[in-house]
Amino acid sequence: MRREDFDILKEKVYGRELVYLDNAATTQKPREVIDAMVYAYTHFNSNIHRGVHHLSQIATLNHEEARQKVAKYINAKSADEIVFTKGTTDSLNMLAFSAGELLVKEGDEIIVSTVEHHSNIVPWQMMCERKGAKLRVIPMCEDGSPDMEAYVKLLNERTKLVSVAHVSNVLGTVNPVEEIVRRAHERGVLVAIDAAQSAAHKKVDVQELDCDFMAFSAHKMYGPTGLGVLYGKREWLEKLPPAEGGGEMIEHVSFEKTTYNTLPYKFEAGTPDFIGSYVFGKALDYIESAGREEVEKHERELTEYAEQRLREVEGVKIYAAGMRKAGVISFNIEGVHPYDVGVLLDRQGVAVRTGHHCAEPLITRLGVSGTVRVSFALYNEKEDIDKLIEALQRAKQILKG
Ligand code: C6P
Repeated sequence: MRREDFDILKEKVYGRELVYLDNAATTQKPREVIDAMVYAYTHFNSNIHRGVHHLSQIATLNHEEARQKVAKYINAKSADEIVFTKGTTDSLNMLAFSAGELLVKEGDEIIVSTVEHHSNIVPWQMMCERKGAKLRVIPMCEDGSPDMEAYVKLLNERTKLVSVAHVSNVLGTVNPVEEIVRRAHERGVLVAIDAAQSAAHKKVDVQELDCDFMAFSAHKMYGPTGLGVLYGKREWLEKLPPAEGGGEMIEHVSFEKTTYNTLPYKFEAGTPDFIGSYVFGKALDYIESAGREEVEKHERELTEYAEQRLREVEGVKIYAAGMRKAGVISFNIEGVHPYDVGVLLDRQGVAVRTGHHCAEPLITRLGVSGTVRVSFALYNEKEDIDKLIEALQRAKQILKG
């Protein structure tokens, strides 16, 4: 699917054709997205919201048009609910700080799940430490799904917020976020969704999910690095205090008192990445033009095919095997360190990620030191998986003699 739009896929690695299966870490960028960055710097680079001059006005319009595109992409009610950040990590840190200031007091509780990325654990832990609150964890069932009975029991009058991944970056499993939100809302508890691994691969509709907050990164969505989004329902963004102070987020400043700007600018202190937002808008256009349902279907077929082919390799253990997944599979070869597998695959041109994938508690829960992870994007083909399996067989031969 549209492989020809990605020049980097023609690169050779150690003289071999590149097979790029590390899309959960970051996706490659199509030519029109790369061209958009050159276009922006060539034609309208100028700081936004400040200048009366022509270029500044164009830059401002483009930035705000990108915000509209993001709102449409996740079906937010309004573009005011879209805050541009530096990425998922930044979004979650901002949220943890602001929500902590507004909602959390000593003895309160925040819930996360076992499969979380460190970005959806550590900011909450830091906030809990500051506030004397407690982090509670939804246990994981053997199949990689959250233990929903245990989750419901964890919700209580001290719970202030639940923050969970839509899709696990290690297992690829799709968490039942609709039910997680519904159960939390029954108790008046807010829910944030870490959509870093779902936003480019699945339908994400914030109104349908009814989540209160959502975070994701542009670079995992065929867009630029250093840009992300924090979505929040208007009623909550209005109540939350800003996490950072500076230019642009203010209405009036005096040494006695500062008043804050309207949404979403209250949360965007300093010069935003207006080039990045424009380029991200082009990346979203690109995904839309590929067809979001088609992309999801294509990646589902790839995932099923990859699990089926991996099962043919003797000694391979797939984690959360057979579960509903969104383009990510973790596995190990019996008796072999995942790092060794990764290095030998790389030597054959196959790029995968190995290790704890910034989700150490989950890796500990799996009882391993790490996994080998393959992850797909819209440009991957079954042929990539065939090459992976071939390279894996060869790696096994080398390692096991
Ligand atoms: N996961 C991976 O290889 P940033 O780094 O801010 O763009 O995204 C952080 C993040 C948050 N949540 C989830 C579920 C993620 O997968 C990630 C990033 C990459 O799995 C890099 S560690």
